[in-house]
Amino acid sequence: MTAEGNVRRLSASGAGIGLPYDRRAVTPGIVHLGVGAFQRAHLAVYTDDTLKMDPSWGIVGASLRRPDTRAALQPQDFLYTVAIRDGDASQMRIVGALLDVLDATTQRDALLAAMVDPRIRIITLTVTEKGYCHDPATGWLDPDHPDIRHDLANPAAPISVPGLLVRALELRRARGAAPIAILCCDNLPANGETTARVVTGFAALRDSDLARYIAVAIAFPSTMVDRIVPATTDLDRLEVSRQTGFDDAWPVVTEPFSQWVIEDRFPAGRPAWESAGAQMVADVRPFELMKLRMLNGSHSILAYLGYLSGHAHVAEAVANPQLRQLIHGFMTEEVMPTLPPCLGDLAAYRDLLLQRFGNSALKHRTWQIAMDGSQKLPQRLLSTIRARLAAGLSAQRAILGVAAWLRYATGLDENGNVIDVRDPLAARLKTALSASAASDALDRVLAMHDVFGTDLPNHAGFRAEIERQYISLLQEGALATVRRLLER
Ligand code: CS2
Repeated sequence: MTAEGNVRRLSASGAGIGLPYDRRAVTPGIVHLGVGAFQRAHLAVYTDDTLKMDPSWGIVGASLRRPDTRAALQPQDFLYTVAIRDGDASQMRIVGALLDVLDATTQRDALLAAMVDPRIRIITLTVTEKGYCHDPATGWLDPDHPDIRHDLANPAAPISVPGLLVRALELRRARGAAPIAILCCDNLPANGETTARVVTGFAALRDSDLARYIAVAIAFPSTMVDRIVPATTDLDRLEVSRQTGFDDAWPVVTEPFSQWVIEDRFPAGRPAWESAGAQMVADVRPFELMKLRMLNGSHSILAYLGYLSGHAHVAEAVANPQLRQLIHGFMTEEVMPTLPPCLGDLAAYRDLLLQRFGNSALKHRTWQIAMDGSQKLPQRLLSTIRARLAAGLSAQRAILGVAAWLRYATGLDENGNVIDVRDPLAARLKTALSASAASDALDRVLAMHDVFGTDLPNHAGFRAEIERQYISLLQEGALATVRRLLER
């Protein structure tokens, strides 16, 4: 560590980087779509840990919508710092697994060339839920999505994730390149199958032979990924440079915990991720259900109720005794009974989650998690609600989470201030919710079958409960509604 005032830009030629391998020997083996904070603190770190054993698994990243990732990382040779924080403790490491970041908005052909490179054996994805251009209620490709329409009309110049993947696979097949794995690392249910469905679905709209080739030759393993990685702030940048002595334009800040469960199906091989702590399994589904329903479900409830009750960060929201009790009850009473017994000690998993949410060193904004609710809630909350209702059980806390999302999506907070609602369906939601009577607003919003399916809107118990919660949120506010539910 150098003294303050002696800060130099992170660079591959600089001393003191401390990589345990010779970076000049690292060659690309993976293309990653969606280089963001999460991927750089998660799968790039696991991969970095394997490069000493086999340097042929370097990562070529691409950002699909943001030129700023490449702009920040290129001057520092795509090196960056991972700051691991827990309360007052912090630890830093520099990651060298990322060899390049392409900006797909201006370098699409270079990106396609990278995806077609015979050295590439895996394409990994963190493009967020909405990147799959699918209908979140059914998991099928939405053929009317504007990006899909664009790519059907311009198959050689794709902008969507399914379009890019299908084009790359088409070119690979034409060149006789070996079949690869496409590894989805987003928080989607059955994420491998869902990715396979949208990719082959898109290919089928173009060419049925190509769709068959993809279905037969390409592997789409499922994964469960977990690490809390809030967006990096300017204060993080300052603190990292103070602590490492390097100026880093885009470090990532995360927690000590990290988990990666991977279905082991890689036709052209893979890095020895298990040596870095990943769990290679035959069936990811139980892990994925646990994580989506327990962690992400709780996160979304805390995000909406926390935001509405004036908490900017998760750690503050979960420190509120009522919200904490609600989340504890949500996991214990509502989610845990829906999960398969093979998962073991779920109470310990729950307690660890509450502890992780309480990590005050992570400035994880409730607003950040609140984004894209229409894409997230089906797997985070609606799936728990369905499982409970099918068993004839109540799901009040999960339903309150959904009602809080709708309350948030009205776009005005409890003091009448505007909420910056980010969601691909924000405009439709807002229009539906603008009906003057709450009951009409709910009729209109529940008619969004791409989110709610057709079963929940027709379930009388669900309909009555969500209306009760939604009206209470509007009339009495978030904390009073939570208090009332806890007293029931
Ligand atoms: C969060 C997730 O932003 C969100 O919606 O719930 O990003 C969460 O932090 C990760 O899934 C944790 O693994």
